[in-house]
Amino acid sequence: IWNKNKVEKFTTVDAFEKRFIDHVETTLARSIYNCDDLAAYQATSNSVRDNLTLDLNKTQQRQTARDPKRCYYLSLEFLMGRALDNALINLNLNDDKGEPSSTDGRKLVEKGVHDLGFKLEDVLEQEPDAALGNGGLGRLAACFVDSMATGDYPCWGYGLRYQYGIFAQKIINGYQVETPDYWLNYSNPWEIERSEIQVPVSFYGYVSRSDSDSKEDDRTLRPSEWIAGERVIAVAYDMPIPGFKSNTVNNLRLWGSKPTTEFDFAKFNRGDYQNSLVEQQRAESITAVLYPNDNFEQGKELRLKQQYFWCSASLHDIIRRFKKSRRPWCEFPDQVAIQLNDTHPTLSVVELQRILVDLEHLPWGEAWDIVTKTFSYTNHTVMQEALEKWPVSLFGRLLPRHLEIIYDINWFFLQSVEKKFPHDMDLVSRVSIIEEGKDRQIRMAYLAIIGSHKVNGVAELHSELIKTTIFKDFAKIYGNDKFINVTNGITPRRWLRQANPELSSLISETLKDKGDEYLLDMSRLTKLSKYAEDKKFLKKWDDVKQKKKLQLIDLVEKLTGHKLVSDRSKIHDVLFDIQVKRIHEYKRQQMNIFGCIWRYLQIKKMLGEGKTIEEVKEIYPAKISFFGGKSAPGYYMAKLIIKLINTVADVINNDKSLDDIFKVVFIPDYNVSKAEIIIPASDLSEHISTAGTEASGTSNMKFVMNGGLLIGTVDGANVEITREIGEDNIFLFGNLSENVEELRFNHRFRKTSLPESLNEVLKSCVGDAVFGNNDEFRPLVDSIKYQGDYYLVSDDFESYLGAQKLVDEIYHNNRNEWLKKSILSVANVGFFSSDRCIQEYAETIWNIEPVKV
Ligand code: 26Q
Repeated sequence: IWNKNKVEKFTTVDAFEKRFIDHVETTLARSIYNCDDLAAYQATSNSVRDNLTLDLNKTQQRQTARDPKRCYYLSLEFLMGRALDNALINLNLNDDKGEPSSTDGRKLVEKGVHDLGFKLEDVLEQEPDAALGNGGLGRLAACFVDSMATGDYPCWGYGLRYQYGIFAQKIINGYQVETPDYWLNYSNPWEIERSEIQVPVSFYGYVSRSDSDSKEDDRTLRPSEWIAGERVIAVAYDMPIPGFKSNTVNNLRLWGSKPTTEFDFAKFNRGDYQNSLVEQQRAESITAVLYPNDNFEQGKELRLKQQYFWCSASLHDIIRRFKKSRRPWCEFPDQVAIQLNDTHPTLSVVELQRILVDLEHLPWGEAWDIVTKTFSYTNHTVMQEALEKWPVSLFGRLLPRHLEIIYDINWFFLQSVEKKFPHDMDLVSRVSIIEEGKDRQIRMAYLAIIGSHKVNGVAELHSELIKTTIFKDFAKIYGNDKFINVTNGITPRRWLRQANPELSSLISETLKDKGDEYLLDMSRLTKLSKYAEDKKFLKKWDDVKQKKKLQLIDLVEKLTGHKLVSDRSKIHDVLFDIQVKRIHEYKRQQMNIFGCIWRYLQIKKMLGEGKTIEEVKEIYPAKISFFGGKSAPGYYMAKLIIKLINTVADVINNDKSLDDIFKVVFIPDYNVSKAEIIIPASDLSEHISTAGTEASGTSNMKFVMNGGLLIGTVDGANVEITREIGEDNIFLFGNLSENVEELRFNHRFRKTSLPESLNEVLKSCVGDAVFGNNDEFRPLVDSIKYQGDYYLVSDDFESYLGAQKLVDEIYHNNRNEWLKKSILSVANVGFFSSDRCIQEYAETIWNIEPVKV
């Protein structure tokens, strides 16, 4: 009976339409006459999800049967964006036996939705972003799960199901205002609630040891019992992750918190029914919100609670799966690889050691051997303020047994260091997991390094820097094999095919690649090089860009209500210069806006001297500078930068004398779905961090993949991008990371003076000057003039202006040259596919192999 009545995937338009109507009438309990775009989105999503679910089940069955080594990617952030369009692109219409079907799943659904009276475009627009991340690190995790499924790797993601994603940004009066992102408002068709998968997680309490006469440093040889003070339940919510042109559908498991059904009877008996329930309800707050800091750590207890809740539930789940195959514990690292996305999941190292020693009664040394073979750690920053530390006092109260275990890990580690370097007691104290001082702190990065067999940076320069600066001592202790580089990547499915269908079709048409195989094998793109001087092709390439620029104009006009361009037919002459990313002093949006101010002041000067607009345009051709990005809510300087951008935009955009040759725009609420519109529209994008501060950057790769040129510093992945696409095709400027220390030193001792250009700009931002705004921006000016200019804006400013001048010249005087650079960039962007990146992780760190379904 089961076999005869098997649920089938839809593989035809008819079958899709049937499924759709089914969902409208049953799942949504609505009549087909009362079906709006939102209901159509939900019905479409449920129908597509049914297909994914069937493949998910098949994938998991297959993996259970084969029982290969699996990788678990632990990340507190998965910045997924929208799911439907991506699912359509990856839709796999194979029947049970068939070879990859030639039917385009997206076209099929588009037709079905159209037959039913809807426009796919409008339906897609209904979906809220799954914005469970801050920026680069979270979006990287999302690209990774896509590539894991595409490469048929047996991998799961583990994260938290925040009820509120990153806040939505409103711009009011030029200031950022945060509003809550309650993304689950209209139920989420992409999650499968596994109400039967419930894992209890404990907090607080104390440690009990049976034999009280054991010697102090001997205690770890015996298990201890943790008597917890609070218990909550982790419930699993699964998101199916489809691969492209693959039958694999992997799983992203997000944990939600809820109260236990245990009840505090003591309180109840005291007649405190209300309060005992209220306390129970607090359990739900653990996964209520994502912390909105990016590259800045904040030692909040609830954040630590989130981390332990997630680590504990995930490990429990991983171990339950391991135990099914009844292997001995020593085989655990042959079956399980766990990747730590930054230090946020480092508690899982301690938790696994605790489980093995306290609950499974393994000897300490055997347990630790298993632990270190299982874990590996990715570092995403060298900036001190972003390195995670927890006060020992706070930590010990929440997780008393874990604190003991950390002390013991540290003790054994320091012993081994002392043995290896007997005459270097300084080294021993420098590498201690515990930072001494009046407030003793646990250094999570050190713990992550000690608990892992591999540590990787995310771009070559960054991987070198961690070995020679923040983790220098560890590189010495562990030698050369432990610290490696895996340069980041992005998924070409979302960032080329989905964001830029126009460019994608031009590419597949040009490469005669009907099946879009280049999206899997990006080395095929190199064939585009031979068209780099083909006039007909240049025209087509340029037409795509102009179309994407108009789409961005539509978006901005919709969002801000202001008309941005009066003559759309002239868009070809307007250079789109874009910087979209989290607002941070180290990313130097302030330098970009100072550059805009400089441009404005120069234009005004020329006009003042009686030059005509046409004459001005010879030097400063038409351009729009776009900014976008969120500031952490408590980051004063970043918020001030947003206000400055909006103030400058206000003045410039309302200055009639400029005759539209220059505009500045702040796009509110930058997120993944907006990025998909913004990135394809860029002629030029800015990646201008102080050298040595941006670990990799990944939007740089997205812009290049869409034919945008970069202006940037020699930082992060810009270095490898330059190597891949050629130095003629990128506008590099500024000081190198090896000089940063000296430059900062010089500032401290007032040995540098500001360049005249910057001085002029800064003058216009204070007092009652044109951008002065009652001296509001004084702190931004002072940080450069009097507070050491930590981010070296003054040292790079002239060089930046020089690079911008070159940009203007080439874009306006030699458009074919520009287009050639654009084409050659795309032709050589293949290295930055996250498919390559995941293959490197799989081969060099995880030691796992694909399992075809
Ligand atoms: C830590 C403690 C408490 C609260 C928040 C945090 C926290 C949250 C997010 C710390 C850091 C982050 C995010 C970091 C991040 O996005 N880093 C970026 O990672 C990208 C992917 O590797 C790189 O491309 C970027 O260069 C890097 O800045």
